[in-house]
Amino acid sequence: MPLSTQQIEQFNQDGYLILRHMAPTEQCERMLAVTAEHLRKAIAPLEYEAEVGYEGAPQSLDAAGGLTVRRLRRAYERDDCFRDWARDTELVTMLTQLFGEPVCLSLAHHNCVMTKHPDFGSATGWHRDIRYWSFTRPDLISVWLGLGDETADNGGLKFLPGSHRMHISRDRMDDLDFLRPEVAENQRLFEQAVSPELHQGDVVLFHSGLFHAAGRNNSARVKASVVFAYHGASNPPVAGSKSAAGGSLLPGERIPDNPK
Ligand SMILES: O=C(O)CCC(=O)C(=O)O
Repeated sequence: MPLSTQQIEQFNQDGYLILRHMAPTEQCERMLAVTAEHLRKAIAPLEYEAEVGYEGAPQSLDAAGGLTVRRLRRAYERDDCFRDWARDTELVTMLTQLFGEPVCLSLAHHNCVMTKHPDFGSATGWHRDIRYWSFTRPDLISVWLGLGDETADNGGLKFLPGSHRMHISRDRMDDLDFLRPEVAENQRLFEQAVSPELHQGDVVLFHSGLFHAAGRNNSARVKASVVFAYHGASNPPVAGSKSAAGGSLLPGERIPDNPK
């Protein structure tokens, strides 16, 4: 089913849209099984909590919990189950509606399974995904698929609705472009935060300019979410940037076997 006019308006207004039961159980279970196997075998490329260095993360790879994985990078290259999801016809149709043009999948950004572990999984401050991305226009869409339940208690996402349309002055952000929690104006904004619960197969589409954050995982189970980023065909990455180096694909396209 394509998006309704109301859903498109909601996305444009709030900067995010939740699509319930979009990925069937079997598909999610397959992605969970591959995720568990790749975690168990520590299949590279991985990002460790210790490398991110956020509050609550282990101090180093040698510290207790130092090998806690935050992301299985390059999900698209890992297994057909992730490729099939990234190119899902219904998903691509919806993204095409939101962009109003053909869509491309960025291999440079997200393209991962986010894993948030109990104990050593760290919280993420309020940020916009676009902060480190370089595209002609700052209009990308992140697609977040919950492979299990996501709540405020296990580190689920929180959003500031409409914040993709707000101008936020530099002095309200720290050196890493997180909203500074001690700034009164930011505190008033945080009062508007929403933390939608997700269940297995639910998807959130969110604009790359939308402020979002996530807490720690206080549950006993690892939370896993598959995340890809898309841009419109008329909005290529800036030449020479990391965004360009990582490459993009039309969702119908496959990575060549022997890329030059
Ligand atoms: O799961 C989290 O802590 C949030 C991750 C996130 O928002 C990001 O990596 O952009």
